[in-house]
Amino acid sequence: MKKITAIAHPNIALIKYWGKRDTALNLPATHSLSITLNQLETRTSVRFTDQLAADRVCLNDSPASAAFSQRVSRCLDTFRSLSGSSKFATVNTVNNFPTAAGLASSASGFAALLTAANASLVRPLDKIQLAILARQASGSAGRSLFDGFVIQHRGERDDGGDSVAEPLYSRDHWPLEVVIAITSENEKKTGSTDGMLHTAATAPYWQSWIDQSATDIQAATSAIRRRDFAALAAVSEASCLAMHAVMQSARPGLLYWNGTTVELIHRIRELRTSGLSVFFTIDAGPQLKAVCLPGDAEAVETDLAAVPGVIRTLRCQLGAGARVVSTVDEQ
Ligand code: 2P0
Repeated sequence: MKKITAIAHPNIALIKYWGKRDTALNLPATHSLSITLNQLETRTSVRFTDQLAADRVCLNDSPASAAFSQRVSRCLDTFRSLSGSSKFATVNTVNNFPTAAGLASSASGFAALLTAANASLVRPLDKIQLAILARQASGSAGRSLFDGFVIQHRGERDDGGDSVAEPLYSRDHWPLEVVIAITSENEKKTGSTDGMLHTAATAPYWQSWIDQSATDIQAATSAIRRRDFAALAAVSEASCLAMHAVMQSARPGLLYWNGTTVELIHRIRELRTSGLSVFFTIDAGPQLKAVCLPGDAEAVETDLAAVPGVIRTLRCQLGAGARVVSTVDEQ
């Protein structure tokens, strides 16, 4: 029996994914574009064994919830069918950052799980096949398979075969840094999947959000290619605020921010006016991520850490894609 351990990092979308064009296959309604981070990580080990009657899943050293365990088992079912084996697995997954609090723990979690499970196959899947499985597990997870700047294609095909993540540029192309201001460590009340379905079903601005996203992805790709920070800042903040606006226009509206999140938005804009190269992005949670040019990250971190309501800050560079870090033979 082999215990295979993989590490994956969260990614942060600059152009946001919010909505599905097919719920059963988990096909995104929008393209998205992300940066993979270092520092924050999910470490997941998978060990298939004939001594279990069901998968045994632990999250952060405690038995996982039934809902999370089911999502993990669905991923493992694919590998059982590929390998023609019916063995269940012990899965241990640990995050070194808050889980389900808007820090993309499902992206790094499923990228690590799939990378470890894939390494158990005699003939492992290639990255495109793995990216399809990752997207099925969680729409943002395929992006964490790769390093640097990554696009998750919406795709056009009904079967989702072209709805895959693709690396655009490695982290060496433009070594941006990210300061994360943590304003709450609580799990969010509405998960992303439920939030997306509710928004699509009730928000009057839904179609505008989808249409604008297609334009934004092109502007962001061009800005990254040219390393044009001001252009990337403008389109990234616009995509973030448009996503939150469409959520807030749902009925009832979804509000993932707290008061500190709003104060931080104002502060980032003041810092930019004062000459620092920084912009914000916010996901389905109250944390603010400040993307900076490397020379300005320290000043941004010191400033944000002093904003009332900020519990702590984290500083990340761009990071590597998901990878296996150990394979141990166990009895
Ligand atoms: C993103 N989010 O692009 C956006 C911004 C949250 C806000 O991707 O339903 O947890 O499992 O496909 O992967 C969160 O999406 O959702 C997400 P599912 P997932 O990063």
